[in-house]
Amino acid sequence: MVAPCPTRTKKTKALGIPTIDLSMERSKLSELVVKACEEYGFFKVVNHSVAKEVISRLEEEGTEFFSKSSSEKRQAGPANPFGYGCRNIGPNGDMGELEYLLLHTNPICISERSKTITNDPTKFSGAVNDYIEAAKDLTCEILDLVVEGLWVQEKFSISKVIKDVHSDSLLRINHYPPVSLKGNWDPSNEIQSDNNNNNVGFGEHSDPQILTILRSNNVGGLQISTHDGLWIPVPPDPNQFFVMVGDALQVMTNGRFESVRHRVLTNTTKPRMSMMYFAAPPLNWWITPMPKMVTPHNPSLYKPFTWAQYKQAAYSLRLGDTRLDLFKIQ
Ligand code: GA4
Repeated sequence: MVAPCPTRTKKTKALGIPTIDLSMERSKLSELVVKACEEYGFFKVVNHSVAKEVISRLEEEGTEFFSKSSSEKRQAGPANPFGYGCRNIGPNGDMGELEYLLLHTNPICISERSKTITNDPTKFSGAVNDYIEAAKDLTCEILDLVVEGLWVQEKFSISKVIKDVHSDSLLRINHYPPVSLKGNWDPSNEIQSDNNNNNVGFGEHSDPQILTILRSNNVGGLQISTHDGLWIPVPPDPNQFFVMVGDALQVMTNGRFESVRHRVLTNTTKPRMSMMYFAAPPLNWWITPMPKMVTPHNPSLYKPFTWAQYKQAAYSLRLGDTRLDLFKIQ
């Protein structure tokens, strides 16, 4: 069923998720990246340079971790904010049909947390760090294309904040168990379902960060909301990555891009596993529209705020809230 998404103001021209071939000629490429960010806030990238082995090593670590007993997994948690989470999402009562590992990308944090996750922390942290580096490079490549395509020439500064040693970027590995197992999983809790008997794996929301790089196994469930408020399913593609515009990039482009609202509905007998790299600036970094995105005809839509202030607001609200409204200039 197609459900309206009431927060949208723009129009999406055509249905169909944009696919961007990163081996294409650069000026055309930057144009297509900007178009996809404007029309969907979401696209798939192919011909990226992330090695298959980097992806499969992290996938293996995830599979091994989630196959452990609940008590073993809980040794890595609870996920407030980092560690192992099961069904609870964030601090304000949101729930989903999933379990997950949420990690800060700082190598010291990874190394410490790995000791609580596995008996071979060196192998685990090696796989995680290599994946993070690859996802970070891909993010910077895309952000460079964004600034080229927007003609704002601030390439250096956006990539710099992601590469900053104090960047607040995160890595999340989500595991959605198969439907058949859910009954045994936690019988005391009610499972949320939509009208088509799909279970809400992860409820509707936008990501607060600048950009999200998502990769999943071959099991579907991810849906994105178009600007017209239609939910469209995203066919899984384990060898490629999906890119999502986050709230911070919406502000940096002064609303020219909108963060994509998305959700995961599950109804299969196979487990879905996804890995998300959330690219964020350091906590003390000011989130403001890039100077060239503000003109007398197009004044700033947002009050300036730091990433720490925005995170605090996000964690004080529910998952599906449109938290940017708090920072809008009326
Ligand atoms: C959504 C994007 C990322 O998964 C996340 C999530 C975070 C969490 O799970 O702890 C939040 C959610 C996310 C947005 C609002 C707050 C914070 C749960 C929640 C209710 C790790 C993030 O950065 O923001």
